[in-house]
Amino acid sequence: MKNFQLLLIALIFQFSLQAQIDGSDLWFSESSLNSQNYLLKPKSVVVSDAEGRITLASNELLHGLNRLFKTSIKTKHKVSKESVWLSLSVNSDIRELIDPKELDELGSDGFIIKYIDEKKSVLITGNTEIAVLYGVFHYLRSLQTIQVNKDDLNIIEIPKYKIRILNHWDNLDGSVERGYAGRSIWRWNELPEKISPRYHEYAKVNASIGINGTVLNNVNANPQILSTEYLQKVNAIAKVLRPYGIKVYLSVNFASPAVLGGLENASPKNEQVKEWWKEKVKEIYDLIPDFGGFLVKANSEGQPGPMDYGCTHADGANLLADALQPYGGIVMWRAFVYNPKGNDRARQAYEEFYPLDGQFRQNVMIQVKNGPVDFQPREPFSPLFGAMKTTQLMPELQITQEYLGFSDHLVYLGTLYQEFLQSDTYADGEGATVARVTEGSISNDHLSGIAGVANIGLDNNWCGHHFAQANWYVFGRLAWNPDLDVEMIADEWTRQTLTQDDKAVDAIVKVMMNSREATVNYMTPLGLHHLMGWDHHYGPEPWCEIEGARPDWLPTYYHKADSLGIGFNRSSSGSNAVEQYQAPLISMFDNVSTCPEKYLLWFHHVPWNYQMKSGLTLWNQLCLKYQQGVDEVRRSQEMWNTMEPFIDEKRFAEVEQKIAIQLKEAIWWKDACLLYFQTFSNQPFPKGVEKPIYKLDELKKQKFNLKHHN
Ligand code: GCW
Repeated sequence: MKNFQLLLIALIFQFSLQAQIDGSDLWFSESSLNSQNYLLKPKSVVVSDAEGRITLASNELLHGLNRLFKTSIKTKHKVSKESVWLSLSVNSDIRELIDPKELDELGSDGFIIKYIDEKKSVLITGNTEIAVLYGVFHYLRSLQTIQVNKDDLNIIEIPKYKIRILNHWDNLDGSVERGYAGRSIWRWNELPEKISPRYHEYAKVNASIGINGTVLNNVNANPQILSTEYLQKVNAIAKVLRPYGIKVYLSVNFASPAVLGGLENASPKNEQVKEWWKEKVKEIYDLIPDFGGFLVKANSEGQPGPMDYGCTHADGANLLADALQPYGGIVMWRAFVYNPKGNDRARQAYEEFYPLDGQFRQNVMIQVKNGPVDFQPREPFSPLFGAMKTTQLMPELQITQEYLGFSDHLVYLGTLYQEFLQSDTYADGEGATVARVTEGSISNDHLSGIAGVANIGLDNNWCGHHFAQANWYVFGRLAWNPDLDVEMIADEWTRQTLTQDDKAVDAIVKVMMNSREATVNYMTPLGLHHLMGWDHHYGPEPWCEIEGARPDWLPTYYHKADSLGIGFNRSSSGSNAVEQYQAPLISMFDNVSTCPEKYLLWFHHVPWNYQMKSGLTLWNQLCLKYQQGVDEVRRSQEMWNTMEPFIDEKRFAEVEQKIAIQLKEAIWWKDACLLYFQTFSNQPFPKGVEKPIYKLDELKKQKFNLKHHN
């Protein structure tokens, strides 16, 4: 009987462990330590703060330590040996131990983690509660990841971007535009009364990677978000996020004064409109004193904006900025605009925004997508980053995989983000990378920020694909410091999320690091872009022609394949989009022989028999690139199959299934694109390219059903 009971207990325990590991804990799920890296096995946590200001940080620390060391450490108030000591920097003890100048430089979010020999303890300090909290999360992360010796433990971390923000494209009806992880986490119909536990978890995991702001609703904004009823709901969320240092922002519809306020129009010239915004902003700050500000998509894809009234983006942004300024709020005005009548969509954001440089208020940032078109698997950086010198620009990255296989494909976006952030704009001579021009270290701007379009939903694992969590994670880490090595970040994420086994970590990280290039190769190699179905943005439809659709939504507009060759001529003999870059990039991109091959068909229409650097013809190279993409997915499948001993059952199986989908679809992309382009090149596939398994006419007939993918 006794044995039976024990067996039952063991089974229940086993079951509850199994049930826990489903990805819902994100990067808090792997609870073992890096074996070589016991920074200190603390006996206690010491909190020097009688006023309880760092209670949250100490609770997170205790919780984290007890989870990792599987003990139950307690809090003390007097520093004793072998403890982790938390203190705000105002504490006089700290001022004796650390140079006050160093403390000043930390600003509001920076922190220090230092081994204090005489106390045989690790000190975590900063100027604010949030800074101490960031320090706690960094320390916990270090226990599982980096290998440091406690004797030279002296970490000083100051974030580069001031605003590190997620943009949710979540609608008030609970749907998520371009969301592939279930419905919105914001349950508007239950708010403000009911607070979902997810809000709290969301706050914590975001704080753990340094994110300090969130825009709750879609940029295609419903004016209702500014109604008093919804502001109460927003306030309820803000209360949960506040202790973790996360400010709430809203996307606003420019026509709100008319649609919601009943005014005759929403013109920036209308005094009543100015008054309406002032009143609305006051109402918001009365409720939410630390409200962050507005994000605006105006005069883009049918959204209203100042140009409806003969005004400019600057007039529109300044109207809102003036209302927010007294409270310290900001405007993030998006530069994602394009005009169906233009001859090259890639030129248009620059054409509308560059002439306005210098006309925006101090509390306005222009939020610019990384590339000039739209979150493609690969684009050169948007030329606005090198051009607008007196306006604060804020990069917008996409975390949700709108054009990269949704949450079905394993694509680590760290390498995409890094390629973009480290691109040299030459705005200020050599070395003016996108990161440096936007983080404020060149121009010393008072504001700086970076936004990521969230990939979060109600799915158990938050992001649809377990590996998509890594994209949320890497966005946060790079927003803190865009110069961090993304391979190291992949390693960190894997150790905290999946396994501590060194060999397994190496194999997984290798696959992650190659995954984005693989996706570029099986979808859009050599600078191709926008080959997917025009509305769902999922599978390949390079042939897509839709009557009545905007030409600049259709793949044929972008690839321009014909019997002579393929690619969009943006050189000086074409749309001349190259002129929007700074020297020496203009001539480098303009000249087909100096243009980097990864951007070749972005900037040039190139003959099928053009000789590439490899000596192959363009056609053969293109075919082999598609094949390489498929081969790489196969390699990732082989790698994952060896991971079973290291990964819990559920996540192992779920990733296994997703990779099988990815492989099938990589082949689908390769076959569809190559069979279709072959009708122009009229050449056979070179040796090394697998025989297609699909037929072009069947692929063309197939109707893609987006519903299966949400
Ligand atoms: O990438 C496109 C998307 C739209 C999106 C738009 C934008 C929110 O297809 O769904 O709308 O960009 O960024 O505004």
